[in-house]
Amino acid sequence: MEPHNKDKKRIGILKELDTFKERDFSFSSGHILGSMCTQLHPIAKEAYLKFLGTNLGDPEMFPGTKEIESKLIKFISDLLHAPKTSVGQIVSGGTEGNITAMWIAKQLTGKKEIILADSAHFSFKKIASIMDMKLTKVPLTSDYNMDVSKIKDKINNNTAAILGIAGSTELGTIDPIPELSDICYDENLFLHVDAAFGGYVIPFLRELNYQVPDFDFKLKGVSTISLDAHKMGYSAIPLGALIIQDEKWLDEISVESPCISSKRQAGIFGTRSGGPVAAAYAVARYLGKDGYKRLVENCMNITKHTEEKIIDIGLHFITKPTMNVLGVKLKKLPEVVNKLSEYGWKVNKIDHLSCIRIVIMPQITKKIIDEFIPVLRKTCEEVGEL
Ligand code: 0PR
Repeated sequence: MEPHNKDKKRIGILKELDTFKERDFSFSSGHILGSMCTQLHPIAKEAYLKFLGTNLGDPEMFPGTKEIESKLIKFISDLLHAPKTSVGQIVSGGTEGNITAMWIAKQLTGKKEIILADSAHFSFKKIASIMDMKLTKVPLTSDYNMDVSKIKDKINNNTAAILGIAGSTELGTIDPIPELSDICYDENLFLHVDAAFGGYVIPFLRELNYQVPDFDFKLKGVSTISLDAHKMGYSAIPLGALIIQDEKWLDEISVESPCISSKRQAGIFGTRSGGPVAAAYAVARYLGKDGYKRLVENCMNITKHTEEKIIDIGLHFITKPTMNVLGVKLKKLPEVVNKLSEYGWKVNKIDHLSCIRIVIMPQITKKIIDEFIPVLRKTCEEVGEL
């Protein structure tokens, strides 16, 4: 039978979309090695589609979806040992998590300076611009962590918050959060921990006996923690969470909302889909803490394998990997990155460290690494890196 006109139109549009999609790299190919996002857990996609048309901006209209959100927040809060007084806010990712945390800090303190290290994510530049805040830099140690000994000199009457990073964007390093917590507790300062990447990794590294510092609400000086399910939470974009030590602080970022069914709305976004929330919850239910632990264990084993193979090639690392992020030093950085791309492999180029970033996300297998290593070796030989 001839397809109906409407079907023809639909098929035509979908074909057109496919031509765009074909130009993209795909996580399923295993060739995206530099991204902190991931191929979705299969249940994430099913859950996402089921809740695609729901709106958590008007929660009383979608009480079921709202309950999923509460359950996801509970899972994440437990993971981070959040106190009973805490509250969680679902956000679109690490950028919104950081903006929201600094919004709270600014409102609570009436101050405008953020003390942070150079390893902070570039979203803080947006924060400085949007909220007219000042970024006060603390130098890094040779391990690329914040040099805590230099912080006290930077604290002053205008300090709104200190930032600690639990899994830095470029190298996956972890700042000495326990020391930061002590300083913030003693000086009554707001401490935000950016665990966008590390939030779903560090709790399990600790259980797997890796030597990593405490970073969560077990430390009494921690005020807020942000983490992303669309990174190591193995779920769909866009999904992050900000866990806030004291639920009263939510008032600082809430406004009256006369046109929706709830009286007040907190946070930056209004209308937002329940799809990513349902996806992240479904993955959390499916894997549970044990499943995430196995996932992290696997990523770390493959990271170790990758590290050994890269050393065999004769290349070096910026720092010894703390988690599943590797920074490989290169003299011929653009040449290597371009050639790898020609060969169909995508790594991230980090100019100021003269390195490439490789992130061993859940879809990266040992077999993929064993395919990549000869290509990396060949590339390095061809461009004269070795
Ligand atoms: N905080 C940290 C520590 C991050 O690493 C990132 C993103 C953010 C905040 C911001 O998160 P959103 O981008 O979710 O708002 N880190 C990665 C980066 O900038 C994001 C990324 C993901 C980059 C996939 C490339 C890519 O292919 O490198």
